[in-house]
Amino acid sequence: MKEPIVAVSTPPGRGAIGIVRLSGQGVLDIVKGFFKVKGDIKPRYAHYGELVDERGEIIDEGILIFYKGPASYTGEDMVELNLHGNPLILKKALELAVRGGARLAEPGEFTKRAFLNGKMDLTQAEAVEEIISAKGYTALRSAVNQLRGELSRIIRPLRNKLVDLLSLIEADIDFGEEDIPSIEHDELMSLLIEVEDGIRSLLDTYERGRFFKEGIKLAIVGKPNVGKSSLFNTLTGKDRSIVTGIPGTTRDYIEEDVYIKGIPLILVDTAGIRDTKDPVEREGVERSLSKVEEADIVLFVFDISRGIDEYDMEIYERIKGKNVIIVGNKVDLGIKRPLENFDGKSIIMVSAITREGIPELEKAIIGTVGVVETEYKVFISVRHSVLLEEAVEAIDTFRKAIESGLGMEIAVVHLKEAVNKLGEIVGDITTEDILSNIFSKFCIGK
Ligand SMILES: Nc1nc2c(ncn2[C@@H]2O[C@H](COP(=O)(O)OP(=O)(O)OP(=O)(O)O)[C@@H](O)[C@H]2O)c(=O)[nH]1
Ligand SMILES: [Mg+2]
Repeated sequence: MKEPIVAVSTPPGRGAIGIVRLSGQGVLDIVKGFFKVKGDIKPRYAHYGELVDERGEIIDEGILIFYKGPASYTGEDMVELNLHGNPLILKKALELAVRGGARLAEPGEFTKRAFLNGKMDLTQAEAVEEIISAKGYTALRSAVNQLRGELSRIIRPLRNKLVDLLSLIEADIDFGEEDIPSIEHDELMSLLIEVEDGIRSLLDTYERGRFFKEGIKLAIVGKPNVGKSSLFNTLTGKDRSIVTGIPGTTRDYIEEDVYIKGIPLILVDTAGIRDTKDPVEREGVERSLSKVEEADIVLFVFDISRGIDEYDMEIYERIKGKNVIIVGNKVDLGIKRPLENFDGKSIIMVSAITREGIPELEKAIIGTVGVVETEYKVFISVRHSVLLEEAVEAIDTFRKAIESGLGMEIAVVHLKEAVNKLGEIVGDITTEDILSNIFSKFCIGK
């Protein structure tokens, strides 16, 4: 067991309860030095006790739970103290634990130990942080599935296929001269393609997962005075953006998080786009255009009560390469025809004031994001995506090397590389660098 560590696991500030957590060699003895419990301490039982400072003064009352390793989160002996959530109390408990021989834990160190002690693999350890930071239920579900080993269950069989292949090939290289090759060329190729396909469909979950994890960027764009800020306020349910009848009201963009049917979105209100001599407004227009670039979806807004003019069309032409939803606002004031045929896309008619058409607009937004139907129940992270890309590339290079008649002895290094990349995802292969990169992003006390 490793040196004892200690951390406050609950968020900073005041709360009903604050939890101090310890893990490692001799943590129960350390805690007994400052938390007084009557009778023997039994693992996994809640024991009432008193937090006593170095002068013997009672600072708080609370509950102690002892987890005997390896049947604990980290796999080591652990103690959790449930105290009152006052920062003064928690700081005192930390001090007393350190005085007793524990060291302050680094971010994610409890989970890192759980990984190093074989309680979970690396994808599961990463899932712990994803569970804590998930912004919506879809991302949360994916993280929980990952914690339960879903990602490893997909990656391990792919890796095992390559490992089996590798040992066949290495046996061939060592003893093969006089023997018939133990694997046929066609068989080899189809197996490689099968693994590549498996990796590719997993890679497909990345983009969609990014949507759910980070939030989809939705920029509201259009001419001045068409009601972009009004629509922004209606969709966010907040009176955040300034609305006036004067064209050119919004000068800088404003962002706000909003959930539509449980999906996290980042809504961006932008300055109305037009030619202007005002330097401040011109800067705003520039920013609007750069927000269009960043956006996953663009809500193109025009004033349907006034119809469409050449300026609307100029803006539309600039953005139509993006994922665009066309919104005719101010429908409460009537509709001025003829309406332009926006490349056959339908116009969603809304009123930011009366809320008419807003449910339809929300439906269209969700429809554009796509229904969450993937073959897999997990979304991979950027780290997984990079490693999977590298694995596919290595398999590809291996395949081409063989087909070009390069000797197996030389080609096989690429196959080994693919095996290693997949191993890095689940944590069969790690370095201190990889681990500190992952765990440094964790909360302290997790
Ligand atoms: N009747 C009606 N008026 C609206 C609607 N939406 C906005 N307006 C009015 O239109 C005017 C302009 O609204 P804003 O939301 O400030 O327009 P904007 O597109 O953000 O304008 P800029 O920031 O100047 O680009 C205001 O007087 C709003 O009250 C609507 O759906 N119906
Ligand atoms: Mg505005």
